Amino acid sequence: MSDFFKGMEPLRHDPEAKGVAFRSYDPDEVLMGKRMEDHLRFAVAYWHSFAWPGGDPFGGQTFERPWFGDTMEAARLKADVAFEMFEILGQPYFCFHDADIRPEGADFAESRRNFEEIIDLFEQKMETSRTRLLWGTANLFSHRRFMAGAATNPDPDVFAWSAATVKTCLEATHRLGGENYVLWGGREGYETLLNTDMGREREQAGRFLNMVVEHARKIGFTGSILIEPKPQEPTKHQYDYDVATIYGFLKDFGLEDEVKVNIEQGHAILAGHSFEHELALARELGIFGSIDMNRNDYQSGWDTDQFPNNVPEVALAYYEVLKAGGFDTGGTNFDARLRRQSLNPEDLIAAHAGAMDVCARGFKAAAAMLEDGVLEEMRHARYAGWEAPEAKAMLTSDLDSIAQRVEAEGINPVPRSGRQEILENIVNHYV
Ligand code: XLS
Ligand code: NI
Ligand code: NI
Repeated sequence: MSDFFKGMEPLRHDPEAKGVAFRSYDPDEVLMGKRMEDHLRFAVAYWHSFAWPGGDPFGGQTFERPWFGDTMEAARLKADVAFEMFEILGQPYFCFHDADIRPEGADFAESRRNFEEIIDLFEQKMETSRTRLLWGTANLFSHRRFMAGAATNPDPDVFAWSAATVKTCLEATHRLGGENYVLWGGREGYETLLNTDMGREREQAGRFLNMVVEHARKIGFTGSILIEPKPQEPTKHQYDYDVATIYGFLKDFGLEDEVKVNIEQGHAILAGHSFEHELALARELGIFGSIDMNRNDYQSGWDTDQFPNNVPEVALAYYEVLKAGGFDTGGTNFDARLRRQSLNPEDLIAAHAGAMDVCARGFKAAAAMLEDGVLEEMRHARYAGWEAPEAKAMLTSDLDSIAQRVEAEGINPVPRSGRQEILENIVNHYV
């Protein structure tokens, strides 16, 4: 036992509580026939909670954690504290990158041994903890070797290093019973066309992803393989810009039935979309997987990874998730960090507790909206004209016959209200 969270008891549901507590999140409350915990499937992100030093573009470390440092001893202490936090929060899942959990070694083999030693430790801890692994992933973006990309690097040695790293991380994820494996291509993009062969880089990325899928099948990993879209930052032009771009990429490389997406709210915003748009599109394309429920600051314009604290936004997101049938292997990962002034251990607990509560409130509103069916009825009514046989027939017809019908029947469209204000009023009634 470390003494990092000393005196903090596991959080419980208490509707009257103030501050650090679950007022709305009650894991056992049943909504739409399922426990809230099983709907929301919360996960803690190891990197932001335990590895992030508190830097911003203008200054470095603000946090002083007893486990900061490049030794295995520090890595083990970090793991102890992480599982102590999981105990306090009671969230069912966590997620990690290789680089979050182990010190970098002198060469690949040493890094892998360090990593696997911590995976052994996780495995031991997971025997007694109720926390499971939502997803594992490889950090192919922080170290300088990845500055020109991982799978899309002009240097084949970086491609090789990346392939070996993903193999190691995928196998570790499988060993821990992870339900998904995520690939976020932080450096898979380019800064300038003056030095970039875009066609070649796309081919490399396509082959790389195919190898990941092949290896997952080979080792018997039955979880989902997910790509996480993001439009820019770190690289200026990212090959995995948004859901639509990824779908095109998957189609191109024959992977649309093998790979899904992990959609992050903040990334959707950076791409100029709403979170709901990205979720709904992924659902319609059949590639919806999981979510990172963290948004950006609406003024500062970069990936600030804030914990969710806006119930109406969250409600609209879960509405789309529920319309997709809810999560299958996916879940709600908080890829979110504290503000750099939030130094206290208690801040870490408060941030997660508050976020879980906001999600619970949003989720309840979403479930009620869907169960009452008002929004769906109104949407349905808007498209009701398409139920008519002549309307349906048009979609298998041709321009000649449609044009003839327009004149023969004197078709003359009458504009109708989109009723947006009424719909927004209805949503506000629920949230
Ligand atoms: C960065 C991404 C990253 C992924 C995992 O912006 O959100 O944290 O979720 O590599
Ligand atoms: Ni992000
Ligand atoms: Ni993310």
